[in-house]
Amino acid sequence: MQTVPDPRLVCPPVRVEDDRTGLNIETLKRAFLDNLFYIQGKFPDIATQNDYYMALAYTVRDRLLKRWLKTAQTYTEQGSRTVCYLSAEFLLGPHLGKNLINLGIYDDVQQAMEELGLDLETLLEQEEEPGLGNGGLGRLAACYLDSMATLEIPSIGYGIRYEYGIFEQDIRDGWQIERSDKWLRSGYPWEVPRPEWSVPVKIGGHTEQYTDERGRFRVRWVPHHVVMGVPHDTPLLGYQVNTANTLRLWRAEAAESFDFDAFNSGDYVGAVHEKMVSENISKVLYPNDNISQGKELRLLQQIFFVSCSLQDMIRIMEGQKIPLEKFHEKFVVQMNDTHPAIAVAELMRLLIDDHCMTWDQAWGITTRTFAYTNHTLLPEALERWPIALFKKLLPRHLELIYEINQRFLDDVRIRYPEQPQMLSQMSIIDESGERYVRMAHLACVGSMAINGVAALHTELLKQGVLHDFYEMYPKKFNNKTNGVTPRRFMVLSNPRLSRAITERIGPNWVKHLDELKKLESYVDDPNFRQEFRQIKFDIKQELATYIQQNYGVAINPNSLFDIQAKRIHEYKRQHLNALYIVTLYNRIKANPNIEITPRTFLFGGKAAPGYYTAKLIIKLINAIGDVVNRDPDVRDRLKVLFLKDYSVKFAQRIYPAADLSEQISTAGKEASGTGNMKFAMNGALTIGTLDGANIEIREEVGEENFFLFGMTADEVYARKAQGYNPYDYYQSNSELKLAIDRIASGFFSHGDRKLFQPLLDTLMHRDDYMLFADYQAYIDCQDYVGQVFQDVDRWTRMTILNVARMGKFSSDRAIRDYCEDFWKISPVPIEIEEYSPEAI
Ligand code: B1H
Repeated sequence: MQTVPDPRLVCPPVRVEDDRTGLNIETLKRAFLDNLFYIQGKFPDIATQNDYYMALAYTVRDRLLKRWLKTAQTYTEQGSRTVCYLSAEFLLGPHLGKNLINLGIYDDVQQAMEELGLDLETLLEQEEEPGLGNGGLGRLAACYLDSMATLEIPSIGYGIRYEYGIFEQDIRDGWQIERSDKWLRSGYPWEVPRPEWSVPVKIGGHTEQYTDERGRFRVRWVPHHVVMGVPHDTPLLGYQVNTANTLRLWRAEAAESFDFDAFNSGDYVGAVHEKMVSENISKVLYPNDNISQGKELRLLQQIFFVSCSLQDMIRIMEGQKIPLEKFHEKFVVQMNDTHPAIAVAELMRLLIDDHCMTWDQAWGITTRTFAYTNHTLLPEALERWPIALFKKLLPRHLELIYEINQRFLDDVRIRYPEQPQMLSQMSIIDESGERYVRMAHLACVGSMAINGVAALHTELLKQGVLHDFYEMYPKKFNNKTNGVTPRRFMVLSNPRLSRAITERIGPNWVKHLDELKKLESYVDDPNFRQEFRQIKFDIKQELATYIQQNYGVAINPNSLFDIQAKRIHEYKRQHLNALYIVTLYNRIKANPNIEITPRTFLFGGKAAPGYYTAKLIIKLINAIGDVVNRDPDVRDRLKVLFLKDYSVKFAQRIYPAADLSEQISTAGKEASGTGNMKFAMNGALTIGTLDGANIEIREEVGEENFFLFGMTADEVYARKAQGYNPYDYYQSNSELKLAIDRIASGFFSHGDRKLFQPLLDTLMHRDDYMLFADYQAYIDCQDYVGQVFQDVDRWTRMTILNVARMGKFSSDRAIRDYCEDFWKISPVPIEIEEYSPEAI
């Protein structure tokens, strides 16, 4: 008989476990070199910076996997109640730095790399971020996943694995140029494909009625074709916990069986063409923020990821042997705006057609499962789909929506017997002209909870777009003011400030942001104040160096860094900011010796490729910069720069360098804003309107620590109702007139008087976003900001108090609120036994 040899003799102390999970510097170095050799297939002499980045990324990923699998195993064993966050966008930003922070090994890895002659900062720069979102909505989803993991809340993020994310922005001759975002080109080490869990999604075709073997009336959907969804999973580790939740993104693949016919009949190219069409579904992110384009491919993307995700949830329940009747007990499904709202009909379809439930049973489950977050009041962003398109792509869903609507309208009729207009107003089908499916109405009817993203926004929803639904279902409505993760936007992006804070109040603030309050007792501490100022100055100087190197423009780190970084949109009013710059410039030209606070105006943000006015605003900012930055009269007191290709990665450099944060949307238009929070956490003061979360930020930091200007939302509506005439403002305000005339004269456009005319015409004759009505208030407020900035002590005090009072705006607070209010989910801690070599 053969005896089994002692493994320690066969494998001398290789300690595989240790190399894959160990966190000390020696192990990290060894693991790194091992990955460089075995995964990248390189030895140090020929390795590129990207090879080093990849080797380090795999080293970190190994350390995530143990936690990830243990998390999945724990959830499976316990059958934990789980949040499914459905979002068409996840704007994650780079993973490596965040994972180092959350694992608690940032400093050790920095040292390990140093000992190998490498610079961690350079390696972090290598990472190409997955830009799978447009702006605030997608970034919010990413912050929420971070908080859910950190709070040990079982959750799955579900979305689309776009092959091309948000376009790369270049600036040529002052204009935005788009280039496709090939974020996968050098490999993406953070995901694990799971082809074994692929699911089919039906598209098009028709439905048939039949009676099943038990005599029940049933509907069968005979699709035109089927697309496969292949899940790609990314582990998302929480901060200093073992919880690593899953982000599951679906990639579209042609169903193999489908092209056989064409292939067999010799039409090989035709067969491949169909494959291409199927795979188009996850090809590219629609680059619009706050606009719905109503394109067929977009509706396909929505049903694709929603159907895949719901089928996946059913698979998970089957795996855990939980009966489907308990779907709403096992899962709460949060819909990030209406982009996933087709889920209401899709879950009904799955439960009724595929799992034989009755209507009432299925509807009971559906309306206990979903919750809907609204992110915008802008009418152009509210999604509606033409009935004809719906019928062509989703014939079964349309039938179900008709049925949902009929039953819903019966309730409306009973509730408002004397008000027949309520039926057309509230109907899921818009029949006022061409017929449409109103996705927000579907979401409201199918959800147990409906929330806005800031207090004002939720109030405006209740009074405006969703008023009828509020009257009918007041208890469904609630507010959940947005939040952002302090791990990425403080600890990772501003390590020096974070260290200075931790030295004073200990490390707990990172998980309990309210503890920043303790900084208030340091507001008069000369040491802290000095350090706080020095940190800001050093970071500004670094940004100045970067700008000098990349844009060839010298900026003064002592000047006031006045930054507006966000998507370019008329309602966000980057052009109001531009009008102030022109006003300052005009004052200098009229009186070259005028005293002004030196300022550096920085802009960043992308315009939707089809949004002409937004692109013209970018051109205007660049045109102003070209003149102002070179004019000797200005004597370096003003600099204006448009920083290209704003991304999460770049945002992390920008927030810490700001003195002033521009949050100047027309009141009532910005649902919340989240950049406003990130700037303030990094010690910038806000100049802002009473819009979105600005209102709550001001409440928290104190009105004396916030630069407020402009009309309120109510004043905006009242002024519009009176009949607003922007031209009157132009004629009666001499500085405004001068600024507009200067632009119109071709002064900033080499004499071309036509270039900016479309923008100026809109302002003078329509001015939907009321720049002219707010102009004087903005100018006065900006002038006041300039004065306060001169008073260094006062400014420092204000900035420290801003940081100290930002506790409310942690995404941890927001997630706790969701959990307690209607998710009804509590933490599930993940236990990991510590590795000890003797145990093997
Ligand atoms: C927000 C969007 C949005 N609101 C449609 N709505 C899109 C709408 O591709 N589309 O069709 C894409 C995005 N994005 C933003 O959400 C709000 O404007 C911000 O104020 C808010 O802070 C953010 C997160 O709630």
